[in-house]
Amino acid sequence: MFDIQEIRSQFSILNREVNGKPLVYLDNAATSQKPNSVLEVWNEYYTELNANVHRGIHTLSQLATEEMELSRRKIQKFINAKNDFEVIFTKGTTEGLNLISYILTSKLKQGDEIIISYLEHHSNIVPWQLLCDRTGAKLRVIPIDENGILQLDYLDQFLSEKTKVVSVNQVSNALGIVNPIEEIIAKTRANSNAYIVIDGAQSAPHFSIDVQALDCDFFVFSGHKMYAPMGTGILYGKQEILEDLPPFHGGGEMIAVCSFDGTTYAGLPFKYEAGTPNVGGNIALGAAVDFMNKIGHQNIQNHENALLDYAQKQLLKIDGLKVYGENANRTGVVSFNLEGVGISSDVGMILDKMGVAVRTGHHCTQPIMDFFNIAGTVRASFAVYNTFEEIDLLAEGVKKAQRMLS
Ligand code: 7TS
Repeated sequence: MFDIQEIRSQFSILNREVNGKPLVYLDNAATSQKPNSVLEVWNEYYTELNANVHRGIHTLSQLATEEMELSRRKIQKFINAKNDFEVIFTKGTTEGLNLISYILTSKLKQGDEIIISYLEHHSNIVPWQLLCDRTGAKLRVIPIDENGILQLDYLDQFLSEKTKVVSVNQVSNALGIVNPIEEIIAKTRANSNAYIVIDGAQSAPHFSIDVQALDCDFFVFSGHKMYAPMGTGILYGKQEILEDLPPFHGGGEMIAVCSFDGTTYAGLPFKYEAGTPNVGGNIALGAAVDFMNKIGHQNIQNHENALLDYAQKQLLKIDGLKVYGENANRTGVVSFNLEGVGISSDVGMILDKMGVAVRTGHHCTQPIMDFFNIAGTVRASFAVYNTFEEIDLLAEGVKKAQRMLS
């Protein structure tokens, strides 16, 4: 049974008012709210368990280590990784993508190519540009059509023995478009020896993920977009690839032996987890996975898709409203502008006065905005706790903004 009121009751913040109106939180693609169960686990860690991990003989250190490793195994199951040591704790998707692009440096040379897409977040663009600067490799970008859909015939043209990396997101944060990553992975495997990187920042909160079925080499996501605290994230990498590549950060806990004559590295996952991790956050990420599992992936997806359909229908009733990616396969995001209203942030400010939180602007995806020749959009993004009544309030607010601004 999917009981939306029961789910909402687990999020204390949803009871608060903003500007004298009940909060309508529709900025979930930026970060989701956190259920009480996750906050309690986080709080419990600091009140009952706080100690550094993997380095203490004392009881608290051992208990904290056990809890964090239990969380790692929950996440392993969540993405169906073959081994728990293929699951690396990071502080988010940005760190994961920077880590991967850094450790691949020695594998690329002048003339090699990296393929990304027009739909990428800046954090799946800039790290690859930096890698190109370091190695002389070249970036190739899969274009989109006017619906925001990737033009995969370009991928066919781009793929060759020069392709060393293909890195794309599963879901676009700016438009909510679900990309055909299965097809992208199959084409890449068939036509190159490239490393395949999937940015799952906007898919892990909404879909069931199976990294073995996908057969990607890396899969990265952020905990804070899927009901866990900020400063948490996951890098999944295939065992043989992570074993072959060099470390990212050097420091404590990532060595086997350290001496001035030379240092050898610890095995996985510790080789990639130098320094004190975000222990409380990492344990709370396991609680966020429990929260999602309890509701069930199919229930989450069905509810969010119903919200998306309803939102698109209600918003498109408004004269002069354009939804970007209207005809594409999407999840959980409506990105739009009002004709004659130049600045999306004006709409966002009026919505905020009505308690409705959305994001406006370029959403860290300037190439998409350039493609549509706009400065930004208004973006409403949904989570499992959102309701149809909240979408009515959004539509009402947009109509009010249109009256005020035109
Ligand atoms: N990749 C995608 C697809 C994203 O949506 C984001 C964040 C990132 C990478 C970076 O994640 P971080 O957790 O390291 O910041 N996207 C957004 C957004 O849409 N609004 O705020 C952050």
